[in-house]
Parts: sequence; C-alpha cells; structure tokens
Amino acid sequence: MSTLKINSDRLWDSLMEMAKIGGTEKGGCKRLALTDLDKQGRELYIKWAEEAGCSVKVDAIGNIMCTRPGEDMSLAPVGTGSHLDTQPTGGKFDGVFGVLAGLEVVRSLNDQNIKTKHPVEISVWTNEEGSRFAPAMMGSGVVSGRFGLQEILDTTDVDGLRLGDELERIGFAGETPVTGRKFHAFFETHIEQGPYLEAENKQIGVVTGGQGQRWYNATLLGRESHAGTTPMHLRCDALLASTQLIQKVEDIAKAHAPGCGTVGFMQVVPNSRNTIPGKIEMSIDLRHPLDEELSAMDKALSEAIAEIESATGVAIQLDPFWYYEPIHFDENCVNAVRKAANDLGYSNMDIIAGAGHDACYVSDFAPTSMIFTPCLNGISHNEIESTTQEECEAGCSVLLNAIVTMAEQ
Ligand code: HGY
Ligand code: MN
Ligand code: MN
Ligand code: MN
Repeated sequence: MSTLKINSDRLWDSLMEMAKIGGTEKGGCKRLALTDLDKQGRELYIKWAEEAGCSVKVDAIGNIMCTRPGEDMSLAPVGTGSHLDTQPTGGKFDGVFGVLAGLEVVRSLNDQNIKTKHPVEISVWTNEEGSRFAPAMMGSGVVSGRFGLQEILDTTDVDGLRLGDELERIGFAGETPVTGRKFHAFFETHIEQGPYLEAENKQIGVVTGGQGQRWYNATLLGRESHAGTTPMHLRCDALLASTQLIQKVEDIAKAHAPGCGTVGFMQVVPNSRNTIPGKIEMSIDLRHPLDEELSAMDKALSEAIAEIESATGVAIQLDPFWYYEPIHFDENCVNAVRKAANDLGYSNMDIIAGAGHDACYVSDFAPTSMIFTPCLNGISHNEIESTTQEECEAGCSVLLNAIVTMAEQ
C-alpha cells in the first residue's frame, strides 16, 4: 500500500504562477496554442522541470518530454502529463493541472529520495484544445499515428498562419522524432470539466474511458442581396438556414441522450448589417459514449441537412474532418487509480470523460487511465473555471501513488 504525500502548497503556488501567463481580467487564462504566451508558459515549465532534475526534449510537433531518470533507463517510462494551451476564454486548470501535477510528482519523489525502477516522464502535448488550429489533441495524435506530421504542420488558423511556421517562430520545432514513443503506463490528471463528481460528492474520478466525437465544418451558400429591397419570399438567407441547422444539432443530441451537440464557431459573410448573408462557415461537434449512437447522430445530421436545403434553397456542404471512436482505458491502470484513491482514503467513482484528452490518443499505444477531480459547478472552457487546493492535492496524491505503483511493476 503506497500513501506517499505531495507538497500541496508548492503545487498550488505553481498553478497560480503559471496562471499569470495569459491571465485575463475575469481570472481565466488565454494561452492559445503556439502563441507567444504559449511559448512563455512552455519556457517556464521547462525551467521548473530542469530545476527538478529532469532532462528535457522537444519533438517535431512541439511536444515537450521531461524525464526523471529511473534505476533502469532501458525500461519504458511511466508517463503523465497533459497540455498548457488554453481556450480563448479558458481557465487556470484545464490541462495545466495535469502538467503541474506531473511536476509535483517529480518534486515529491526528489524530496523523499525515492528511486523508481522505471523512469518517470512528463509530457506537455501540443495544441490539445484544437481552438486556434483544428482538430484537437494534435501533439498526442501525431505521436499515436492518428494524424500525419506533415498534414498537421500544414494546418492553418483563421488568419492563414501555418502551424509549422508558428512552431518554428516560437522555437519549439524540436529534433526528437514523433515516432517510437513508449510508456510502461500513462496517467493524465485533469479537472472533470463536468458536474458529476461534485453532484455525487466524490473527490476522485476513476476514468474508465472517453466518449467518441465527430467534428464537422459546414458551409451554407445562399445569396447576398439588399436588406431593404429584397422581398421576404425572394430571399436565400444563409444565416436563417444556419439557425435551423443549429436547432437540428440540439434536437439530435437530445434525441440521443446522453450525447452532446454543439455549434461553437461561425463566420457570417459578408457580415454587414444591411446585406442578407450569402455564406456561413460553422462548426459542428457531436459526441457520445457509444459508437453506434454517434453513427446514428451522424446519419440524422445528414438527413436534417437535406430537409433544410429543400426548405430554404440554401446549399449546405458538410465536411466531416475529425472522428474518433469511444475510448476504453486499460484495466490495470484504471485499477491502479482506484487503488491509490482507496489507499489514500479519497471517495471516488468510475466516470467516462466527456471531454477529449491527450490520454485518449496515448491509449492507442500505451496502457492508460486518467484521474479526475471536481471543478466548481462543473464549469470549464470558461474564465470562472475553479477548483480548490484540497481537490488538486487529492488528484496529485493519487497520481503520485499510481505512478509509484506502476513504476515498480
Ligand atoms: O474538446 C475537448 O473536449 C477538449 O477540451 N479539447
Ligand atoms: Mn484539457
Ligand atoms: Mn479543454
Ligand atoms: Mn481536453
């Protein structure tokens, strides 16, 4: 039974220090992937990791690997980590908690002079959020082989800036190959970003898997014309058609509970108050814990689009550009998380991740699980995202003990 402790004040101080980089007035964080603020956060993290005795490497997609040596360096490391990039109106904890919990594990192992058989390696994965450059989870996706390196380097943001150029610009186009990464086991610590742990009054979520998701771009083509001279019955209004599509996304998700459907991004062309919109670019994000349900939602979406086209005369082009099936984590790793939570006396429950996480892609090539902690009112991807030092301490303590257990096996 392992009940090692972490230094909770040090973890909290590191979280608050990192939160100053890209800190917003409302108390959140805006550190979009591969911006100067992301660079600053990465550099601070590397400084702390080197001070904690880690060797640091950067791979060709900008993933950072911080390795604490083990007694047998020929063994695959026990891994942990998450991401430093945030949403535009992100919080202080999404992703950051996971990378700083990993650092606190290394610092605590150092304090207690604990030598692990396997090395311990913290990963800071590039562009987990998929907000500036889509899709999400790019760094872990390239390493797991879900995405090709070149296709990801060639993605562009809304301003046409190329990811590969941004990586060079901030100095994180690394030498280490993206292929061949191995982990003996991998654990990601993360706030739940949903309401269930708080509702059930549990301190730890033992994450057994993650729901699947499908991302689409939809382009709606109507006809620009004058707001004052075009009679209502002669219009071909792309924005009006998009309202019907948004409603259908909502209806489809509710018809396939507990699925989720979201339209979060929209560009209106020409976006002029006295011209009827001729073109809409919008995102659609569908998610479900069951793959057959996710497929049924996908089918319902195509049927809804055909109905809207014939009712409005607006042409709708749907581009499904990202999909992954529901993920099931490794039983041994899930048990290690549950055992650590029980040994430490933390109340816990099994849970499926509603959000996408790098651990979902790491599970393609390594035994993986996640550790969730509650966040206030389940709110995330919002500057008011909040959790407590005690909740972070619980999650990080479970991580430390799960890692030590696996690092000795
Ligand atoms: O979209 C997600 O679930 C994650 O926050 N990237
Ligand atoms: Mn995250
Ligand atoms: Mn997120
Ligand atoms: Mn995520």
